[in-house]
Amino acid sequence: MKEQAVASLDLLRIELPSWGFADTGTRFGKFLQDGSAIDTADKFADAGMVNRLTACCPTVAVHVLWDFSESQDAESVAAIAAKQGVAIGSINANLFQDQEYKLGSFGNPDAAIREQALQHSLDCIQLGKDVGSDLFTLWFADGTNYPGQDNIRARKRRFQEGLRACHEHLAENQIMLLEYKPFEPAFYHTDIADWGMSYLLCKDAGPQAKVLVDTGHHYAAQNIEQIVAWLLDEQMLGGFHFNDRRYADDDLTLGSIDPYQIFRIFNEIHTYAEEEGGYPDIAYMIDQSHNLKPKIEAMIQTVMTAQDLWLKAALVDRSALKGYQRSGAIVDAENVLKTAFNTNVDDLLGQWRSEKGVASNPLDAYRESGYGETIAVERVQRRKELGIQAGAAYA
Ligand code: RM4
Ligand code: MN
Ligand code: MN
Repeated sequence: MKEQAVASLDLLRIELPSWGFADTGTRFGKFLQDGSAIDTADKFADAGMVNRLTACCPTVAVHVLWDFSESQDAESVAAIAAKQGVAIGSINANLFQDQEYKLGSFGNPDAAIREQALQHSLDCIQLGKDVGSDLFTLWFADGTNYPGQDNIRARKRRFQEGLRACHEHLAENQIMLLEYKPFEPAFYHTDIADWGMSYLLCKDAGPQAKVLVDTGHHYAAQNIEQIVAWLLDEQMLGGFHFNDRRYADDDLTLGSIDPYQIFRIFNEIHTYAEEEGGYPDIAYMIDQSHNLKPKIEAMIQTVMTAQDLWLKAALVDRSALKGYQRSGAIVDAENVLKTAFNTNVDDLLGQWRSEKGVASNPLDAYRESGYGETIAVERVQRRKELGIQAGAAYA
């Protein structure tokens, strides 16, 4: 059982977000870091470093408007990534930043703006084809702020139309991932507010559309593992955006607030694998941006936490659990989970890491490498040369 659990770590390939290495912040302000990435090449360099230290982060998610400029062709961006030993992973559309999207993108009452949003999405799909990425990710800020602002049902139909059009343009190997979020930036109604809405829209769009579960996009009391179990059973779980939250969409480090929740989610995946005879095809992606923590360290911490909780969940004694479930031995059943959760898996993780040729503690290895200090000096200097004066104000 232990060997099998350790081997399952091979399947946990974690995609790093390009935006997690740049200076980002809250809507009130940014706190700048000397070593933060200035451009896309820096983001790939930092992601490449994390991958070299952890041996499980071979791809980087990109955000189209932030990582690609019109003058730069897609292939050259992919080449920069390849130089760092990583590949471009999910292509994230940006349908929330431009002034036109004040009243929404796919849900906008104006057909011309819906067309613009669709065109951007089709460009992202094409970009995916050009760089060999098979994941196209959609998150919509769409919604309304006041009752009566727009027709909710009409907006749903506009979404159906736009998503169907996207689906038609997917290559055979491309998967379209549809995120949901209960609120923010829309404060009265959000067009895709929960997993059920995402599920319905995916079903309507076509077989290559799947639900993306961002762990931070739920109300506080939501049972996320139940959503995961249902989506798995319906073959509709496309991927995760890993992060943690205390209040809303906080983008905190995975497992920093409630590691048991992540363990229970992973437990559903391992249970599925055992019962169905194989692991589902799921994209595991980090969606965090750290305003206060050093970015690369936070990313390594996240990856280590994910592996720790994944392995613990793999160690759940499922045959004992099944027996207890059958006989209604609730205390014993619960304790099977708790025992696994409380197991120290450091040695097993070390064993897996040494097989992959990386240090048993990637965070220590990072600190010893001096990488953080080197990039801080180099990037401060480069910012000066480029005349970049970072603005940190909210207004
Ligand atoms: C959202 C969501 C998306 C991300 C945007 C910028 O809250 O999590 O995945 O692309 O933020
Ligand atoms: Mn997300
Ligand atoms: Mn989010």
